[in-house]
Amino acid sequence: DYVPVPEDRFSFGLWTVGWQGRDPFGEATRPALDAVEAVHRLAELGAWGITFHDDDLIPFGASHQERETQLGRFRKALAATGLTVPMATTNLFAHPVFKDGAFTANDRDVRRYALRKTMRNIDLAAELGAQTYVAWGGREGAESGASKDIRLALDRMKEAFDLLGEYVHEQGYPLRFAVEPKPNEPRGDLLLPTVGHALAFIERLERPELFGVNPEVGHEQMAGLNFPHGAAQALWAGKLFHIDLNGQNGVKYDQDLRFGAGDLRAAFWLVDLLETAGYTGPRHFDFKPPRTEDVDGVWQSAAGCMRNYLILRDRAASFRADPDVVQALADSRLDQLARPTLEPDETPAQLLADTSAFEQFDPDAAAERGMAFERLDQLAMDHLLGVR
Ligand code: GLT
Ligand code: MN
Ligand code: MN
Ligand code: MN
Repeated sequence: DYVPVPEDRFSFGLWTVGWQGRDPFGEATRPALDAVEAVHRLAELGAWGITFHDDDLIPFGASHQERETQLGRFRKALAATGLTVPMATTNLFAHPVFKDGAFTANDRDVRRYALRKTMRNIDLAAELGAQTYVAWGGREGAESGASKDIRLALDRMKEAFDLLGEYVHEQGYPLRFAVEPKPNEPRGDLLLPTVGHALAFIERLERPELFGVNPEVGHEQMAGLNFPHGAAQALWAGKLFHIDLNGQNGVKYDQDLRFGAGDLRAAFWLVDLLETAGYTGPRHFDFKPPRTEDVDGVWQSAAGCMRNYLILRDRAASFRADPDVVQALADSRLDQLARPTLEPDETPAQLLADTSAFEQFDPDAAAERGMAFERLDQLAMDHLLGVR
């Protein structure tokens, strides 16, 4: 039971299982992981896809020959295992040249270099059959007030995304962009800090249809927000192009725990949402196996992400199928929420003429009705905890 298969569409970043455990306070605790080994191990575990930053796959500054050799080995491993590349992204944060950001760096030559680095990897992403190109801001942000004019920085960010949108359109690549919000870390404050900021920004672009979001569980929770609500709004807007699943314990540094760790109830409602709302995109894990783990622990942690998703999928399905839950949902009047507030084509004048809506409406009587939410939520808890 709870054994992942490719149909589950589980994918992992090469940088996740490949994280060596280097953090701001300590050196690596694990050896480097070869991309070919990662492909084989993930396929054995039942994953469907692998994703990467340009520099995860081909070391920064590699020669043309080194690049071709590495790509050849990677393609061979993909062909041998059937693993796909659903998404790729650009590392615009590790090299010191990006210390003040990439698309919004104050230095114009750095911005032009960042665009070229991104276009180069977009070509590779398209060639490997990716459908999504993730854009996490990385170091787009600031530590102090006057150092960054935020309105100008957003002009530059828009310029970059408009150029990249134009590029994939011109090339005829079947790629869409997914902007990944994060409130802070590595900069003191980052641009496009939450799903809401990103959704609003996207509507200002020249080709908004090419842009959606890639929300990460922990990033919204770092801002104290309700992740399933953010994901639901992205779905509602038709903008949930991709998702980064992981775990986080509240408002803290970016913990990147395995999926299911951290806020378990949020994880349950998230899986319930994805599985019932028709989300067909990848279930992508962006986690970091804690640096306490050896190589075995890394694969335990990766397997745990998928296992927890499958357990929660099972628990959410049992919740939805329970006749007591169906009754409790009706008692809480979810069916009424689904009904439009106005009659078809009802006008303001008609609403004003409806005396039952106001003159005869008894607010005190309506206020006496209980919503029965506690019973409904306890049923969810029982299913989540496996006692129902
Ligand atoms: C980095 C970041 C993640 C992003 C990755 C994509 S890189 O690990 O912390 O949240 O999704 O750039
Ligand atoms: Mn994170
Ligand atoms: Mn992420
Ligand atoms: Mn991360």
